[in-house]
Parts: sequence; structure tokens; C-alpha cells
Amino acid sequence: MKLYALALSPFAARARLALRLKGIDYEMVAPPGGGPRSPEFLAINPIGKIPVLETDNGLRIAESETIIDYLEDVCPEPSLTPDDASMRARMRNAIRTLESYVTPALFRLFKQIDPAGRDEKVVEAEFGQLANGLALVEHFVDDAEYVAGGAVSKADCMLLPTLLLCDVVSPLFGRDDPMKSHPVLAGYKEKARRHPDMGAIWGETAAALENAGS
Ligand SMILES: N[C@@H](CCC(=O)N[C@@H](CS)C(=O)NCC(=O)O)C(=O)O
Repeated sequence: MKLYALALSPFAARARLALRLKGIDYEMVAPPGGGPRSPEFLAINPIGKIPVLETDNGLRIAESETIIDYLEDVCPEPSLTPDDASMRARMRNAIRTLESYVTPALFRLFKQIDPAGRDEKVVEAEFGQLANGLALVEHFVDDAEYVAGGAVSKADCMLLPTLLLCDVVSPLFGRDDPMKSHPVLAGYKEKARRHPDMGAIWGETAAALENAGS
């Protein structure tokens, strides 16, 4: 399998974590033509975003969540889906909340990164939305070891890299670490980072982001 991705991408990190947890070999390939918006890459994924998974028979799958679902379908073991229905519901609530309330606020903040074109009122409002979203995710994570109990699930593949993105975005606006006001998520993050696969993907992505910024 081939994953169109960059080491610094938190969304690619979601897919890379699922591949790693399942022990699937893959080749990581940078988007051709200089980036995800190049004509060459748009021919691969018209959405213009990484990651994209390309299977050995040429199927191309866009969107981190869809890639994880595909991997779960074709390689069900080790499973990223809890056995228990209530834990599956909790996992799905955490994922939907993350994707409905946290990730969109991060994307809107990205549009404000350039201080020259920044609207401070929008930034203030979006940090409010981000804090609300994180509080909602926190509700579903609660005090479990991982999002859906004692075993790593799809929700962890999606949440941990998104928390790394929060870590990266906040200082760009001179803001405090958002985990300071979300102690449950701060505790989750530290526990998750001690997991060998989650810790490895976190470390690689953080190092690539640091190199890109230096
Ligand atoms: N919803 C997408 C988001 C992917 C995404 O935003 N990827 C970023 C890199 S971290 C990207 O390719 N951005 C290129 C662009 O927007 O021009 C997913 O979950 O895969």
C-alpha cells in the first residue's frame, strides 16, 4: 500500500497510526507536483488534501476517517472497534464531536494564521468554539484509559493527532496550551503518548512539524 502523506501532517498521522497499530507495511509518498493542491495531486484526490491511501490494486481512498474505516474492513485484527455496544457508541460520540466541533474550529483558525490579515474578533470567537468543542470531547473521553475503554480504538487514531494540532496552533496566536483548561484531555494525552504506537506517531509528527518551523 502507498500513503500519500507528509510526516508533519496530523491528518496523515491518524491514518499512519491505524496502519501502524494493524502492522500493515506501506510506503509514504509526498504528494506529487509540490503539494496537495498541485494538478498532479488533484488528479489523485480532487479534494486536494492528504492523506490518500492507494491500495496495491490502485484503489485510492481519501479522508483520514474513511482510510481508517477501510483498514478496519480489510484488516479487522487487531480491531480498532470495541466489542461492547456502549463503548462503540462512546467511541462514535467522541469522533462525531471531534469532527463537528473541534476540527472545524482549527480549520477556521488556520485561515487567520497570517497576522497581517488576522481578524482578532474572529480569532477570539474561534478559540471559544475550540474550547467548547474540547469540553464536549472531554465529556466522552471521561476517565477511561483510552477513548473507548481499555483498548485503543479508531477514536484514539483520530483524537491524539488532533490534540497535537491544538498544541501547534495555539502558540501561533500567542495563546496558552488549551489542555490547561481541559485536564481530562491533558491526562488522556499523556497516557496515550505512553502507548508505544501512539507515542511513536506523536513523536515523529511533532519532530517533522518542528523541523518545518525551524
Ligand atoms: N478532512 C481531511 C483533512 C485533511 C487535511 O486537512 N490535510 C491537510 C494536511 S494536514 C492538507 O492536505 N491541506 C492541504 C490544503 O488544504 O491545501 C482528513 O481528515 O483527511
